[in-house]
Amino acid sequence: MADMKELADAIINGDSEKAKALTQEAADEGVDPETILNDGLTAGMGVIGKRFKANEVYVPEVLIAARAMHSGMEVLEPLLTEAGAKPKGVVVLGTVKGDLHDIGKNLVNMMLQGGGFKVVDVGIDVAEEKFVEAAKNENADLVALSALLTTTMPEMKNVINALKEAGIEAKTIIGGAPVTSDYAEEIGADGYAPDAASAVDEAAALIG
Ligand code: B1M
Repeated sequence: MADMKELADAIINGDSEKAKALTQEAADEGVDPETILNDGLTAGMGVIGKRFKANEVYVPEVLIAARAMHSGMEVLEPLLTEAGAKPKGVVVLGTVKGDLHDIGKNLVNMMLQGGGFKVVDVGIDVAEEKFVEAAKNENADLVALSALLTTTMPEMKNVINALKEAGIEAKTIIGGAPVTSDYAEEIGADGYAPDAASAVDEAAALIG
């Protein structure tokens, strides 16, 4: 009998093979795909997120857990689509123009996916026009901007202004090592997160 706690533990332990096998077992037994997602895969990533925030685990553990989550998602995604399950929201995520740093952004991506969001990753060195286009095309609920350089932080303001000018109603969230909540307020971002796990909480709060 499929055990969601065991599946969550497989994610926490970064055991990709077990995560995939348990997801398949649960699906074969007819467990609702959303239950597998919420009580198994996402629950496991949630624990990793909390531990990461508390500095109890570090980047490698998060990456390994995310890999296990992806193994489970390979099995689950077609079933979720079939069942018409809706993600919590659509997030367009990228590192702003002039900035090539993507390790933090990728962690934010994994955590958001782990938290049940659909993430459209537009990459690094992304110009404001591309954020606007992606937000429009994807009907985004949230545009998430990452910057690691003090010199590229002002690009975040340009993106936020461009979204407003294009009449896009998606909320915005910013983050990255040099970014602060004061800066978010200063440039009119709707939210700020200091780390990838907090980005999930903030995204949920913003999209409501
Ligand atoms: Co760069 N680099 N780098 N670099 N690099 C820094 C950021 C720097 C602090 C190093 C230093 O001087 N001490 C410094 C910036 C100084 C400043 O502006 N204040 C710096 C510099 C100067 C540069 C270059 C200019 C160097 C040069 O060429 N002279 C150059 C710029 C290139 C460019 O972008 N145009 C450059 C290049 C590079 C590499 C390509 C070599 C490489 C990037 C590889 C890659 O990303 N694929 C690199 C790296 C690796 C770093 C350091 C060492 C590590 C960054 C990292 O990945 N951290 C960094 C020094 C450091 O931080 N110790 C440094 C791990 C990652 C998990 O953390 O990205 O902070 P972080 O993400 C966190 C949070 O910030 C948050 O969540 C993540 C996980 O918790 N977060 C968000 C991030 N985005 C978020 C978005 C959110 C919410 C939270 O919502 C949307």
